[in-house]
Amino acid sequence: MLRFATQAKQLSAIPCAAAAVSRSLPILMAKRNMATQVKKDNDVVHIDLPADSFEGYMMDPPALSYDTEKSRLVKMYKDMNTIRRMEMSADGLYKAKKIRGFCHMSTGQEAIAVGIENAITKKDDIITSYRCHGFTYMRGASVKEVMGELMGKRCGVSYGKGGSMHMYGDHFYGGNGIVGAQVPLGTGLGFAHHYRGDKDCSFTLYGDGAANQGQVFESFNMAKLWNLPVIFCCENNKYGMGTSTNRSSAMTDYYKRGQYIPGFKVNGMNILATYQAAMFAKDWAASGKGPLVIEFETYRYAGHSMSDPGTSYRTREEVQQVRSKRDPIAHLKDHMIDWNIATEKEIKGYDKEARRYVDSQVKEAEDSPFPEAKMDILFEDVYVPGSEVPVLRGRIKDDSWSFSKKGFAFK
Ligand SMILES: Cc1ncc(C[n+]2csc(CCOP(=O)(O)OP(=O)(O)O)c2C)c(N)n1
Ligand SMILES: [Mg+2]
Repeated sequence: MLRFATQAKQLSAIPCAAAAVSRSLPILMAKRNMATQVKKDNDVVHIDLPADSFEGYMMDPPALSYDTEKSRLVKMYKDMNTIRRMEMSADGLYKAKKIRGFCHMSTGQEAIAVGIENAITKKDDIITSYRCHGFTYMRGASVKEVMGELMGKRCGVSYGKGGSMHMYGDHFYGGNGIVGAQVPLGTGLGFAHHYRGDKDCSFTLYGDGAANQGQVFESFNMAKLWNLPVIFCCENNKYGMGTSTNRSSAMTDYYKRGQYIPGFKVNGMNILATYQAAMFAKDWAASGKGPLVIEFETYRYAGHSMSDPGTSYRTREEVQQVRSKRDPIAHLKDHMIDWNIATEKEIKGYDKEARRYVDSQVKEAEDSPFPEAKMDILFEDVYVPGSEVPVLRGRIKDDSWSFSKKGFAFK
């Protein structure tokens, strides 16, 4: 956690990443006061979302109109672009065998991580599945820390010991490899806010595949019973691992799956809609209305993981169609040009800047060392420093580790 505080300072020279660290609270407060600011402020843009952006279940969905800062849209564009570039670099490094093991890309789904982060504060929690690189960046990690982690480097956000699926940060609880397992954990995070009586909440993300798990429904039950501030967010990217939603789910309206919990569906390919959805959800939780289920309808361009070409259970044409017609980055770009927020040339500049930033961060990560092959490094970060048990029991007595001795306890 200390790492994130220092990182905020180190990153202040890098516009996008510095913003990722320090973005939330002041911006959010500005938004809350916006009703008085809007009319006289040239830096504000009025958004009218298409009528089909939301669909409610047992509730009225968010308003289709709102105002926001033009600078926010520029920042959202830069962040989505940075995440896309980062994932593309990871793809190349994986193929070059510099990244090993599991690796799940979020290309196509960028508007969800960026939309949510812009609507919440750093005191709200996020927990998600293994498809977590974009969330890690948006919660405040640098590209170097994400890429370093993917390559198993000491500079990685989990010190090179977690890899693609296990990245964490301040109020960011991963990166979870077991499908659905993060949902009860996210509910527990909501319980903590409820118990402390604060106004913060937990955004708990899971996939369409995970949505059928028993533990998701157990979590729904507890969250409703105790009126917990948990925003259950189903990222419906149309496929699980080689299986389409129609083959895996008896009912694919994931926003209705909370049964007794209100919900709504949002166009997850439109950042203007995901942002409004997350703002609405944050207010919902803060005003004590309890849990909410949001289905983000989205699409993943890459295969399920790097070992899946992603074309045996869907057609290339389908992927191409979504890429060319519904891409979240291209969509925001078009709006920014239409609304005179940025010119085509300026946007090209942002793209170049993102590429340069990602390339230089990747290079730094590549040039960084692996963790030293030392036992005390292996056992580091099992516990928060200062809260270690005296002896961590091993499989056999000889494996037991003493944190105070920094060595095996019984050898
Ligand atoms: C409990 C469990 N079962 C199976 C797996 C293997 N597995 C990994 S991802 C996945 C598909 C999940 O799909 P979805 O929830 O839609 O998420 P997406 O990958 O589309 O983001 C499966 C079956 C696992 N990791 N954990
Ligand atoms: Mg899925």
